[in-house]
This record gives sequence, C-alpha cells and structure tokens, in this order.
Amino acid sequence: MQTTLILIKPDAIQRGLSGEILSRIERKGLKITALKMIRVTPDLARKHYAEHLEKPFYPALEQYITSSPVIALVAAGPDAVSVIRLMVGPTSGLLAPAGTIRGDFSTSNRLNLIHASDSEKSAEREIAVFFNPSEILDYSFTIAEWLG
Ligand code: 3AN
Repeated sequence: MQTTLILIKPDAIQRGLSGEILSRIERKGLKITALKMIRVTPDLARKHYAEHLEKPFYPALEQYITSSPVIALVAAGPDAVSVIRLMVGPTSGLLAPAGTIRGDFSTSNRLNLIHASDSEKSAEREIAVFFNPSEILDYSFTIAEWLG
C-alpha cells in the first residue's frame, strides 16, 4: 500500500473539472485519506516546487499555482504513486494520451490540471508540505475484498 499527494490545480477548479477528477480517482478504487481546499501561498509554492525553483518557468508556475484555490488530497492504494501518474499522463496535455486526465482535458504544459507525486520519496515530502499527520484518516473500505 502506498500513499501519494494529489493537487487538483487552479485551472481544474476554474473549469469545473474537480468532480470529474475526484470521480476518476474514486472509481479507480483508490482511497482518499485526506482532502482540503486551500489557497497556495508563494511560500507554500516554493516548498512544494523546491526542485523547480531555479527553472526558467518557475515564476509563471508560482503565479499559476497561487492564482486560485486548489484541492489537495492524499490517496492510498496498491502502487498508488505510479497508478495515479499513469491516470494523469505526461506533463504536456498536448502529448498526453487520450484516456489520461491531461490527455482528455488539457492542451497546455503548464495549465495541466493536476499534480501527482512522482515517487514514494516525493510523496512523503509533499504530503508533509500540505498536511499535518492528524489530517490524514486511517480507515478501511468495507468493499476492500472486491478491489483486489
Ligand atoms: P509533472 O506535474 O508532470 O510531474 P513537473 O514536476 O516536471 O511535471 O513540473 C511541475 C509543473 O511545472 C508542471 N505540472 C507544469 O505545471 C509546470 N511545468 C513543467 N514544465 C514546464 C514547462 N516547460 N513550461 C511551463 N511549465 C512547466
């Protein structure tokens, strides 16, 4: 069982796609163990995107991620990190295959609707950036035996 951090980003909220995205996560069989809507501050953006701080696109990325609320959530499941990354698709919505969230709804490499941690190590770090341990709920699906 792995846990991963997902952000439903400002463009998804503005375009009314948060329900669609949450629904895909739920229908896959992943378990949402924490969820909140927040406004990302520049300070939080710098913590979350620490590896991109020196990249030329960072200023535009910070402007984007702070421009409107996001929904942050933790999802759990078998291989959750790679499972969500496959559902999200590659960074650019122009290159992401149909059937992925970005492939179905994005035509941009910045306005790409969703963030999902790229490794177990990143997930651990990013979950701690967005959530206190007390906000993450431990519970079981009563239908767990039907999910494999
Ligand atoms: P991903 O979200 O696919 O893991 P990262 O971690 O490489 O992508 O990049 C983080 C975010 O930075 C992306 N989701 C996207 O919003 C933005 N980004 C990445 N590459 C570019 C780029 N070349 N130009 C503009 N924005 C970018």
